[in-house]
Amino acid sequence: MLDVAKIRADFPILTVESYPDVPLVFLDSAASSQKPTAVLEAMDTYLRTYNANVHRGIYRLSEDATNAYEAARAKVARFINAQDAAEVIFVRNATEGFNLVAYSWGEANISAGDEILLTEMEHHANIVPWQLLAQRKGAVVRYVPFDENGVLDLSNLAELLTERTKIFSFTAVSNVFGTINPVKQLIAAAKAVGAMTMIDAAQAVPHMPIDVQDFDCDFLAFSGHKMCGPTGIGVLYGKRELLEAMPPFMGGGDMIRRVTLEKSTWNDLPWKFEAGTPSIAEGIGLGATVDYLTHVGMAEIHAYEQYLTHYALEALSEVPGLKVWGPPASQKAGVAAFTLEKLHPHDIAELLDKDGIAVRAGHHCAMPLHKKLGLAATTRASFYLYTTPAEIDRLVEGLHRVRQIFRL
Ligand code: 7TS
Repeated sequence: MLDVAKIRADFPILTVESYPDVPLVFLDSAASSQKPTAVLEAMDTYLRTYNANVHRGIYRLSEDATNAYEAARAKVARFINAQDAAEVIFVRNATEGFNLVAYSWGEANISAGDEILLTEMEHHANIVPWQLLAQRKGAVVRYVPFDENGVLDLSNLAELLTERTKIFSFTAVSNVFGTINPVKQLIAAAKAVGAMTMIDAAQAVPHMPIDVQDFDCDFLAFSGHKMCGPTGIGVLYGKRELLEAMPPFMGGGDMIRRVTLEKSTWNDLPWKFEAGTPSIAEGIGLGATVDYLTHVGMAEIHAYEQYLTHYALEALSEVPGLKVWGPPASQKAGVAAFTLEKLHPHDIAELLDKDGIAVRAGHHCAMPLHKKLGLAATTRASFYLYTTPAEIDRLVEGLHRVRQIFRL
């Protein structure tokens, strides 16, 4: 089991001094996680001692910056077991990863009448770029439904996933239900009909070991800021031969080999997809993030979060009138989106905030999911390696107080 007290000491924001009045209970890591000192220091050291642009200078400072930035890419490649660092494209966030593929791969490979398969539990980042592509091309977007437990209903998969399907893009872990989807089974089904696959790993890479070669997915995207890393940096993984064949997404500096007034040629991977000055401090910070998570151990983090999720669902079941949406703890990552009778989720979140408890209320960028449940919004508590059972107890106490205030 993780030594959570030791881990918490790595996160300055979680120290009592930062919130002297009511100790912070941060239960919104699915939106964005907290950052350990090692990450803050890696960024700070770059900015203070070797700040310079990358891939440009002949001078030492720029070489140091380039080396640290490219070392971070190699660390990320190892972390997700990519064959080659060239398969790791640094983007701003998972959202940009989807947009990149929907443009670059999509423009070249999708035609009128083709089908793009998603699921009903996707975050908007894995819906809207495909809808835009479908509109441009006259393609059709279809969705695998989920059942009353928030689990994908695969009974009609053979009708949805056919030789017309050009790409099947789905989340490994739902950001609302917490459902852990059967990624390898779905990839195998897509391959059987010749469809490409893209995995939304925004809620998976931070919480469990992920191996892109074991998945054998074509593309996979995630964000640094949900895995204890900085904002402004994310990753698009793609198989090398696919990325080689794809045209650039954005044009500008760094992504070219040669520019004349008539035409341009492209840089090698991964830089072909990285136009302009990148997020250098953030990239270096992401390298430190990967070191940190690797040191703690992804399998250990996953096991601890499973324990927390069981604990949380048990504890929340003691609040009368509260319903947690999604599957039982055994099929779930550390996310509990709930409703409490007819109370407005924003009212719940506001009252919890008075007790120092930070949860998210809203549709969590998954409006189609909420619409299917007949809900406008839910309140969501989400957990990470620094969450304690005592914090979950505080949430439950807070919810009892909410019930009292509303005289339920
Ligand atoms: N995919 C999933 C499954 C997500 O949960 C999110 C962010 C994204 C993609 C997009 O990530 P971004 O970094 O590009 O914005 N999810 C959430 C959330 O649940 N609450 O706030 C952001």
